[in-house]
Amino acid sequence: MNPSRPDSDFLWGAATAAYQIEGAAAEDGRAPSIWDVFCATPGKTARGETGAIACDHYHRYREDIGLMRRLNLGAYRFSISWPRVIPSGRGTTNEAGWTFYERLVDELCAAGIRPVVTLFHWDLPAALQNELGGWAHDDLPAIFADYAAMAFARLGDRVSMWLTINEPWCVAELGHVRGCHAPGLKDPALGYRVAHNLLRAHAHAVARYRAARRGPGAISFALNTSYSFPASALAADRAAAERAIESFAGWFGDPGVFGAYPAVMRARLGSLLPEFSAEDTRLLKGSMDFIALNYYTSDLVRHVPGAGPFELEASPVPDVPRTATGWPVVPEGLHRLLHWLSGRYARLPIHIMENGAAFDDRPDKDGFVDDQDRIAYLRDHLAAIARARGEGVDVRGYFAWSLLDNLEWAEGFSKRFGLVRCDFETLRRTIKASGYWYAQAIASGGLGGAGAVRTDQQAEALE
Ligand code: GBH
Repeated sequence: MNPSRPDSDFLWGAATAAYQIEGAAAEDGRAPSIWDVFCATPGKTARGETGAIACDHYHRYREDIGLMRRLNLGAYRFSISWPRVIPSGRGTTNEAGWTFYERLVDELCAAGIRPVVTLFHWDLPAALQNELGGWAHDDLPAIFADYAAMAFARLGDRVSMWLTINEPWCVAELGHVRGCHAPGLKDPALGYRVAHNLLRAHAHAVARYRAARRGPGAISFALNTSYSFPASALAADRAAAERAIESFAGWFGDPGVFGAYPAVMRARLGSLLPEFSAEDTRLLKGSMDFIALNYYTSDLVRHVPGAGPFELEASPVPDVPRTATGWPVVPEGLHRLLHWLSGRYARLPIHIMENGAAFDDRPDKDGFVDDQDRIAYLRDHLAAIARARGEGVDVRGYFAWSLLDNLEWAEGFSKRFGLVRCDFETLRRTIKASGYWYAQAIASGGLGGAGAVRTDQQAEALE
């Protein structure tokens, strides 16, 4: 295999999420999600911005598919807004909502772009939060599985790649422990309970998928994790860095592959960590057909006795560029992480389902953005993937985050991740330099080439 000339079925895509782009928040029978509620609460999002209109993708999806074609995308990852298709989360379905996604899928297929569907990208129907307390409630997995089964029935003949949950870590930690994401709760114990139910929800949905599947198809959930470099060569720091990865990536990856939490979590968290029933274990084990990795950045970890259950402290990787969100740019972390995941999870195939960066884009008078910083970010991360592939890691797809500038959750519209600029006043779309670069990279086989230098240097520096 030549890693810089991937086989023709390497999947080149871009990703989005419903609440970040759709708008039309109160149209055609859509009910509010916890993100509508959170954004409407004063002080929760930057400048009080909301997804009420966002990119207006709900009305402009045909234009957006046209952009995808110009970017040479082979695949497009989007999410279904659960409260658009089942307004109360359970019970009555909303035909107009399903029709929107059926049209979207049909038009993608007609354009030769493979749809990849996420079922839950954070926008829980508000009714499920109000009536049951959301993901903390043990009935949520069964309710989610019913919704998932409906999506498989409606779209499964045209969609053969599915993700159940996007980034359970963010939902548990940012939504229920730190409170900076919806539903805005701050309770350390709740994080483990919510994560547990998200994993159970994934497993129950996968069981329904496999029971109903007719043709070929693959399902997983999207795992976000950084790589943790040891802050020094000391054995204690190396062990702490390994604990950090096991309790971040492994918190979700281990149950999805082995049906059990990592031993280090069991040992250090005790009764804080819920137990899987025998049935949950059976359903979870082997429930990931592939590893779906969302990668943005990495950190340095040192051993600090007594610092939390895992006795470690993380700090940003020093002496590397930062993005507009302040995240250090660490392509070498992706290279290491691909090896770590591949090694721990029996060489399951890997798809990078999100990777990208916010930078302070400066449009010219025509709205064109010459984002050389974003091009460098993408180039260096693609080079890291090419290296890992050359060393035998089975990476099969890459999805840039994001197709277009969108609502960056609590950060509002100012943090721009798009390959395409969206002017939020006029909703006009303009392909950025990075979009043209990506289209060219896809057309020429994509991986490898000039960027490899940077990641090699970083590998040495972080040694
Ligand atoms: C993803 O979240 C989301 O799936 C997507 O919707 C979002 O727009 C996109 O990424 C960009 O944020 O928090 O300083 O310790 C990724 C969230 C990013 C959370 C990296 C952890 C680590 C840096 N993760 N972050 S920090």
